[in-house]
Amino acid sequence: MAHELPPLPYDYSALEPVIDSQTMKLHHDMHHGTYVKNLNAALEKHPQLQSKSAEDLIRDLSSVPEDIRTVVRNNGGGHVNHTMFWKIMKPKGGGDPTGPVADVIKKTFGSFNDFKTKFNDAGAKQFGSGWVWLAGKPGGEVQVISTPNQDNPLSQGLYPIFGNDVWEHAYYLKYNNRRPEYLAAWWNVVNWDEINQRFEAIKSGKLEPALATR
Ligand code: MN3
Repeated sequence: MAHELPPLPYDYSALEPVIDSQTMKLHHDMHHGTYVKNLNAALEKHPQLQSKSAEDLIRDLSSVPEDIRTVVRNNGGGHVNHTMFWKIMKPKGGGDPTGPVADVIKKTFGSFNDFKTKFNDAGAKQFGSGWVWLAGKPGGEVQVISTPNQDNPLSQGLYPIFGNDVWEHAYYLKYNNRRPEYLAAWWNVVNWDEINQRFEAIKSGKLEPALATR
């Protein structure tokens, strides 16, 4: 079965004024849509990989044939990253974190504010395109990391609890070159319920279906 672009779980305008509807439409329909299309096209050359999840493909890139490895890394990663991204945001989101993720943030970083500073800083410093993540391990240990391009923590043995997209396509129409302003505003659309579900899944080692693209 081919990989599919998941529908946005809300309207294009639902995250206004933090993320404008034109950005959401282009980002979801065109950017994410293209990652899915390119991933499917690459897998046509190696049909035995078509039944694998996108997560499994990027978790073990060395097992992907060399002629499509870079395409799978970029576009499989793009598919996994954006599938997460739409879900870990919601209209009227934000506020202080709740539940187990609030506890682990406090335990690891001291306070939510200290965590946000560290996360925003890593996002601002990611040179060029990429992502900033709260990544974790089974057992519940967490850390802030950034990755270039569409690389996902899965490719380095970590799990993506949540991440923010710092590609210019995610913010440039509204924030222009002011990436730190976008990073600061983004916390107002974060969906802590979904993030808690992902964190619990990672902590327990039961990663499906919370983290699955299909
Ligand atoms: Mn993007």
